[in-house]
Amino acid sequence: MTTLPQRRARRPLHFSVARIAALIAVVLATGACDAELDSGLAETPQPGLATDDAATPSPSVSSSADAVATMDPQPFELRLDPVADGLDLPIWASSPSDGRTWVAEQGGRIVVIEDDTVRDDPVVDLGDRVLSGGERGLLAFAFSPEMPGRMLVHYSARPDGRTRIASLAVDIERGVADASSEQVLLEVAQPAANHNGGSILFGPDRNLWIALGDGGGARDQFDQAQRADTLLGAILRVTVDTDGAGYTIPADNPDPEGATGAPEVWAIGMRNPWRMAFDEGRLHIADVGQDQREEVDVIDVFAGSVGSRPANVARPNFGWPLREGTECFSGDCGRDLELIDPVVEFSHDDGCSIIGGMVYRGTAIPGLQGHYLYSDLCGGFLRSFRLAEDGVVAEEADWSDQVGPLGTPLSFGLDADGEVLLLSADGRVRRLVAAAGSAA
Ligand SMILES: [Ca+2]
Repeated sequence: MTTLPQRRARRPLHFSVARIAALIAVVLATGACDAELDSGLAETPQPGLATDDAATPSPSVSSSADAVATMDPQPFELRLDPVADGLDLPIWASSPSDGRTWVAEQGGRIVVIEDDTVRDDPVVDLGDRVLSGGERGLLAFAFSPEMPGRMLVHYSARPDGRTRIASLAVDIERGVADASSEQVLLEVAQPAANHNGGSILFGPDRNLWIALGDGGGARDQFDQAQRADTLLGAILRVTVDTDGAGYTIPADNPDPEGATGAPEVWAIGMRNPWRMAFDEGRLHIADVGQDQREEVDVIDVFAGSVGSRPANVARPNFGWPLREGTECFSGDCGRDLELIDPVVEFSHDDGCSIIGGMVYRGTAIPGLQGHYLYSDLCGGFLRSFRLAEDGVVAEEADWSDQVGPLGTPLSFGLDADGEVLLLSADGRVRRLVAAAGSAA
């Protein structure tokens, strides 16, 4: 994938001191802020690294004045409508196509929202086996049409917080899963509490894609992200057995025989890919940065299309810790490697941990078609960009003035109609809609 033009986030966020204090309080309470956790590990800035990103913009990043000039006028207005509240750290939402929205809470419950009301009985409660707190917990769930009687879950397991990918028997119609039916597909030891990644997704290739962080601490201290022989700091791709009991390696994985690394590893160079999303064959990965940059990486996963992995590179490499965003971070910055730089990045002037969303493909807001939505745990903004066919950023927008501050967003999700949901640490689930009377 060629390096695409980078643009700085264009609209500075206006925080009051009180708001920052409130945000920090929430972040500390949830322990979810990557920056907080990293700084708690006796982190010291690396000599030679700029500490004030704004004062030393990367040459590859366009000036903010330029970026403002590229911003399109917004012909319609967005709003966030309440769907549900009172949830306990809602962290993922999607629908098994039953007309209802299922929402995971970090502590281990999955609940059903029907007609914008949370049903009393949860789908399942995995609290007896989920180790929750900080960046650990029940992180995501996924469904596959080929596996109608099972659902997959991704969580931090008791007692040591190891990553576990497991399947559960599920009755989608009744909205009930059986915790006792669990079959473990994959376990990965986690050397620290943070950077567990999070996403599990079934791709358009019907394989399961798993995002795992670099094992945590800070600065890839466990030396995981540039290695292909471990499952950390990587995007994995496997074919789940239709009975949900195990998996096999797709024959077109980069190294299906495991000659040069783990056969599950499809890409390396990830730091903490908390959320990823497919838009047809285009995989979007929001990778949480260290002290300076937050980024969205995009790659077409099918050979021959824009941004597909270079033919001479075994596995796509997204750069961490050689680079943080497009900036040099360690070593020789990957000078001789074919690294894939982000399509969009922003500095810690605007946030601390990117919350990746998805490309809007709903029907209620036609003007938003094709826009990838994202936010930030501390920044609380709502931004989007749209890529042209050739993978270049064609449009960017900041919707924060319209929707208001998001609070502390934990994740985006999708409802049964494919409309975008926003899940926040205050327990609310809200739906993105076009404001009445606007020409969406
Ligand atoms: Ca990167």
